[in-house]
Amino acid sequence: MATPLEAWVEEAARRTRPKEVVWCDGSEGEAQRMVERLVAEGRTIRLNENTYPNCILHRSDPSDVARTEQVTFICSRRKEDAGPTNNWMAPEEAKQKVGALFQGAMTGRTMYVVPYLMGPAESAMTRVGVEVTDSPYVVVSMRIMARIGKIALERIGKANDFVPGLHSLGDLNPERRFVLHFPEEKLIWSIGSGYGGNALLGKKCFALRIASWMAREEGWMAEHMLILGLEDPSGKVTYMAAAFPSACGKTNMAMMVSALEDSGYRVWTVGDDIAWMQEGPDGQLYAINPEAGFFGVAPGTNDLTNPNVMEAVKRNTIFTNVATTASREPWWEGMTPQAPPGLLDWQGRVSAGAKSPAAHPNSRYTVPAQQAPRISPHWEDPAGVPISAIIFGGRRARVAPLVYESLSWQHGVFVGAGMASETTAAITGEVGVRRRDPMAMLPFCGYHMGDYFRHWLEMGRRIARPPKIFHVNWFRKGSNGQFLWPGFGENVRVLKWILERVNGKGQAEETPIGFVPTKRALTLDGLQISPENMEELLRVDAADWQKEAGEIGTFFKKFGDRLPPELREEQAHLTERLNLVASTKG
Ligand code: GTP
Ligand code: SPV
Ligand code: MN
Repeated sequence: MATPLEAWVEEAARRTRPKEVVWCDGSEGEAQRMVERLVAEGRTIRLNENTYPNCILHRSDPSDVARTEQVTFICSRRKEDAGPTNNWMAPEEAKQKVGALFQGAMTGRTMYVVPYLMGPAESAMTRVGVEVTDSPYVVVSMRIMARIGKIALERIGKANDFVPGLHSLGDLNPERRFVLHFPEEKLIWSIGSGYGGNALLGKKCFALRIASWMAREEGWMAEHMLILGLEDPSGKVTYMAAAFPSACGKTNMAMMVSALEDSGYRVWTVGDDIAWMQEGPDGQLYAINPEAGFFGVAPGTNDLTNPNVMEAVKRNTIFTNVATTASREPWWEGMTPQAPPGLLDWQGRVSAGAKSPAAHPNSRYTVPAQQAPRISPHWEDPAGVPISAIIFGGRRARVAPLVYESLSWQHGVFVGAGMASETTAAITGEVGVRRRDPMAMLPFCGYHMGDYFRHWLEMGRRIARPPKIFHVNWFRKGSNGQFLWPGFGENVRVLKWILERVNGKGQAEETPIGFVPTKRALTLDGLQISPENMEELLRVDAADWQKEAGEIGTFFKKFGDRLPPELREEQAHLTERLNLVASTKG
């Protein structure tokens, strides 16, 4: 008798007709054989063995360099369950239309079966997935990003409890590219892309879209959040989770080298992209990082902005779409002030110099989490870590101050629901366009966003000791178009204030949008920043916020009667508070 897993793999093979089926065990030997195949295929090279041992560079198809939201679908039975922020396709239609593309898609190729864990081996919160794929790049990437092979097979046992994911490169034609989620069946189908979140199905497809659906059913949370521990001078570590949209600073914050190390404030890395959270026995919210590696944005990373990342990626790392130097070392914009001579660009061509970036703006490194120099000793703790603060944030050239604290959980949910950010190269499409991205989950919430807000409110009522909720913005610009805040390691100054607020200290002024640090509340010793810039960073402009509140109200209309009334109320309260300020000033 075939097990449910064997039966599903057979069905996938019947559909895609590979020349062979290989079950992956996750071993080092297997990984090396995969790399040999990749090198033979011609899009992958080994990097300098002396300076970057066991590192490779993969050049993806030039049409396949970022997540593609326009071809990502939630295939729930009822359209209204996908909600207004998701693309929807009826399950039968999806199976027919995209099933036809999968027909014989692996002809002449090998089908790899990759069983994987999302979460530490010993955690009760951990879930199992199985991805079948015809891409050896996906296999070697999954081996870093998740715990694959035997360890996952053992957990599946004979039970039918795994999330199946069928992936094929297909013909890589963007016209025939689809990323489909069947949330009722807990099934993923992805074809036509080999890139990141489109192809590593444990990440966005399972750990966010499918998991968010499960989490609502089961009373937990699956969020697009980093997890870090902030150690204070007494040695106590306080954990925080932060949701920023794609390419808005999660990995950098999670791996930050604190500018306040000398005074005893250190940052410990737990996770850089996804948090699964549930209430613990003590009434606090506990988070695990379901992943085992980091898929980080390369450009902008250097020895000054993030020495931890630079150190981590010196070995056992997969680079994707970066440039290479004459000595076969990776390079990207921002790594060094000047591009080195003899550079090859991300497509392997002689670099065009300043005319176009040598590394793709969404070029990335894939690195095992345990290579992070400041990986937390608790990063694989089966119980997770207790979260004291949730931080929302995004790229806002204007309006949003450096940091503010919400007035309550309910108000914090409103702050998250009304979040906006300027788009980045992580998504195919225009860069720098402001869009509303609630809780940084716009592309990742697997169900109706109105119901998602309701779930957040519900969690706040349920959790006995809920975290405080904050909002940050590292990206406010001055009239000269430059960032006002130095960012990166200096962001710890903001985390320190957040920690103080969590502990009932920290000076703050109540404004219509929430608590903003007073002028003296932030520790700025050793930082060169003008008082005018600090003033602008913390400024809450009533007129700007009136406009913002109006836009949030318009955005909320999308959700119709599925918008929880509490959020409508919060929006009205914000407007009232702003009016009050205007009338007392006027
Ligand atoms: P995803 O992996 O797409 O989810 O991105 P992420 O949120 O982890 O973003 P990441 O930390 O990789 O940063 C993305 C880009 O923003 C990189 O180019 C960074 O150099 C830049 N960046 C990160 N933090 C800061 C900051 O504090 N200030 C400024 N100015 N740039 C930052
Ligand atoms: C994101 O876009 O939020 C990422 C990169 O983390 S990807 O895995 O490609 O989705
Ligand atoms: Mn991400």
